[in-house]
Formats: sequence, C-alpha cells, structure tokens
Amino acid sequence: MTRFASPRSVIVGTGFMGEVHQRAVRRAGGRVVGVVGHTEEGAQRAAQAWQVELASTSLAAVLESSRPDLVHICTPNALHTEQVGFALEAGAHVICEKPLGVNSAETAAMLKAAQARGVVHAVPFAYRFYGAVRELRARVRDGAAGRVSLLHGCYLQDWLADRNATNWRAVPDVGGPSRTFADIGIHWCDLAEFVTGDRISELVATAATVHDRGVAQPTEDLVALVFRTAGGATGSLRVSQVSWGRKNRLELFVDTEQTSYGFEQERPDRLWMGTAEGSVGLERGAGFTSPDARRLDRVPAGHPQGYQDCFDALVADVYRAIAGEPPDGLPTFADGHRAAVITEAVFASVASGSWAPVG
Ligand code: SOE
Repeated sequence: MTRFASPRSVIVGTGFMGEVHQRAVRRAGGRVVGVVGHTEEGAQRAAQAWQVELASTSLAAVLESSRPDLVHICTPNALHTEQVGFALEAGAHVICEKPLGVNSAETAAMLKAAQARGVVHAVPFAYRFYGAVRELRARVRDGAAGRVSLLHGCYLQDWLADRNATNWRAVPDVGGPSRTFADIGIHWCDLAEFVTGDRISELVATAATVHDRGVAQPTEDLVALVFRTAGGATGSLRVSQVSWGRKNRLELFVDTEQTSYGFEQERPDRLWMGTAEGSVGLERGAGFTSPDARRLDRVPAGHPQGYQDCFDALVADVYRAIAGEPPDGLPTFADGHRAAVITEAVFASVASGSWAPVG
C-alpha cells in the first residue's frame, strides 16, 4: 500500500459510536486531532479520555483550526446531512454513520455532494469486514455452488424491549421516521446484497410498534418482510429491537443450488456450510480460503476477533482509498443511499399493504 502520513481525524459525536471510531483511528494508524460534542462538558470529557487537545461544540470551529484529512460523523441521524455538508465544505474525506440520512432525498444529495467534491466517502456497514462475510461472498460469487435460491435470516436485539427504555433513536425528529429498520434492518439488507451481488427488487412488509415510549408518533419496534431479488432469489427477514435475550443477533443464511451457508454475527469467526454430505463449521484461519477473508485476519485462529476489529479494518480501508488504492468492498454513500431507498420501500409496502418495488 502507498504510504500515507498518519491521517488526521476529527470525531463528531462522543457516544458509543464516537468511541468505537476513535479507537479504530488509532488502531489503523491515524490520529484524532479534534472532537466535537453535543455539550461542552461531553466534548471535554471525551477529549480527556481520548487524549485529544481540541474539543468544542462547534464543528465549524474544530474544522477551521484542525484542517483534518477525515471527518467521522457519529451523531444522531437527523444531524448527518448538515454535518456532512460542513465536512465536505472543508475539503475533508468523510465517514458518516448509518443511516446516512433520514430519507432518500437527503442521502441522494449527500452522495452527489461527496462525488462532486471527489473525496472518499464511507458508511460503516461494518459487518462487511468480518472474514466470514468475505468468505461467504467469495464462495457465493465464484458460482461453483450454483444459483442463490433463498436468502433468509434475522436481526434481533433487546435493548429496547423494556417498555420504559428509550434513546434518541426512538425520537422521530432526531432518529428519523424509521427506527428498527433504518438502524439495523439495513445492515442485514446491505450484507445480503453485498455477498450475493444481487439486489432486492420488490418486497412486502409489515411493521409493529410494541411500546409507545411516551412519544406522539412512536417508531416501529419490529418489521417482517418477504422479498424477491432481481436475480430471481426469494427472501425473508425478521427485524426487532424488542426480542428479549437477543443482543445483536444478525443471522444471514444463503441457500444455493448445491450448498447452504450461514453467518451469525454473534459467532463471527465461523461460517456454517451445509451440503448433501452434511454440515460443517468453517473456522477463520484454515477454513477461510479466500484472500479477501484472509487479509482481515488480525490474530491467529482460536483467538476471537469481533466488532471493533471490523471498524479498525473499515478505517484502514478508508485510508487505502485516500491513498488512491480503493479496496474492494468499501461501503460508500452510494450504499447509504441504497439503504434509504430500501427503507422507503419497506414503509411504502407497510402503508399500502401490498408489494412495493425497491428504487
Ligand atoms: C444499536 O441498535 C446499534 O448500535 C446499531 O446502531 C449498530 O449499527 C449495530 O451495529 C449495533 O447496534
């Protein structure tokens, strides 16, 4: 890889995702030169914990004095479009958390603006950076297993299962009109399309709100959908943030003519494979044969890799793209826009009670 002098990052947002991004920057060999918080106290606290000199509630001020190479937007969804605009205006490359925007008009505009600036843009569909996902992609795409017939699975969480649990994501003005699907359903759809290279072309969905959480127009707690792809596969997906005991259970199953595969996010060093002879668990290390999967190995097999490693790898790939060597599989604003288009199709179907085309 071309050497790129330690990229300088500004992190916008000091919550869970800001924390994950700042760690990823360091592990990928970059430097955090500024932090922007929602409150002065929050910004200072993060600056101290992350050992960053520059902290403020003003993104404009931090951009002006630090002139970063890269800006990481890790704030509530409704703020993304304005903050991405500031970062692009400052000439920086941008990583913006998902969902990229709260509707597809916003995401289309952000994509267009980033392309016009000619900068690197990324959206952390970070599960793409598990070796098992790359192995699955390589095996499905080489065609030896035959055509994909069925895509199925779920993304289930329980952190909003308590009727009193709340979060900015559950406030429509801040999190956007969709919560569960736009927060986690899009991860699953991104993975399904990423590993197959196929696209969801039409779907029929139902959604339900289990708890009103004290807001006038509560967002959905769960979604179930059935879909078809352009390539002729059938699919089904369940998404929920109110399924007790399910912490971050993203499961993607891909059935082809010869083989079935299964990826489980909570057991990511393994890829399940079923054939006429039976089933096996391919383990990271010797079990993963594709170079794209092998390149994501950080520690020897048997020493579990996880969620943070995915972010480290994503940021490292953003650095490669900045250095002029864009790696295969980097999720961009185009993928963030695609997610908004799928989300809108889901809610068009929920409203009409019938099949809806996707984009
Ligand atoms: C909360 O639902 C959340 O942090 C999502 O926002 C992330 O995208 C997912 O990776 C884990 O859960």
